[in-house]
Amino acid sequence: MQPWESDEFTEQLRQVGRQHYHDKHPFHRLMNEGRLDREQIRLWVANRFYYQKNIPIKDALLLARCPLREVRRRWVQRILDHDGWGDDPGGIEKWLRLGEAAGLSREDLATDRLLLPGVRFAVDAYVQFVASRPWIEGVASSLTELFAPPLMTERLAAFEKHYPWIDPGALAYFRSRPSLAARDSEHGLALVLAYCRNREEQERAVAALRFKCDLLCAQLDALYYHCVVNAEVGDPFL
Ligand code: AHQ
Repeated sequence: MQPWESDEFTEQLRQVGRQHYHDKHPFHRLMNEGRLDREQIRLWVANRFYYQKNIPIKDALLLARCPLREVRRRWVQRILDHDGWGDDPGGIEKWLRLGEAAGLSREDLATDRLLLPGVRFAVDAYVQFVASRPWIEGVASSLTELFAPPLMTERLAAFEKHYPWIDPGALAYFRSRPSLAARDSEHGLALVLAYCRNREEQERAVAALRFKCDLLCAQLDALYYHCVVNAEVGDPFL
């Protein structure tokens, strides 16, 4: 089959986001409508921390599989954005401060004390995907960030409005991330359009993005079940 032209390929990728990105997940709706209590917010922060601390590991695995210096020298910035660099404490440090503002200790986050099995499995599947697939499919899986800025902006407004018990100064991650997400997804899209040349590679990139959307939703499925379904049915295992 003929490869898609760039516009059609881009549309195929954007269609995945419109249909499957986690911005529409019921847990995000509860959060953005201010309907989560402090325990549920703390659980979300602790579980999202496991995703965040695995991002630089995933990006380092992608670097190790990419033979192109001109790609690596830009991709490496993602690791620095999360782990910090020079005077910049990095995104993971910002999440630790968010956790403290929400009433979680750094040890709670570092030891994964509140980590739900479904979140662990989804995040570990993301790391293993990037560790085992061609580097360009790892790039394609990161393109969920094409759809992230509006969600993060909505989330920041929701936290400021509905969760004032969290020091607004601890929301620094949500303030800083949208511009980085736009920068990173623009670079990632350019790479996917340039290096997925035949139809099979293009379809694998679309499948990689769908896989990533599904793993983002799987994390929220675990949180929704634990916070909402368990609470209603009175989980005998609690
Ligand atoms: O804070 C997020 C982040 O650092 C990243 C890295 C990127 C990747 O490499 O897969 N994806 C991602 C995302 C972050 N925040 C999520 C959110 O809901 O706030 C969205 C997520 C993404 O869209 O992939």
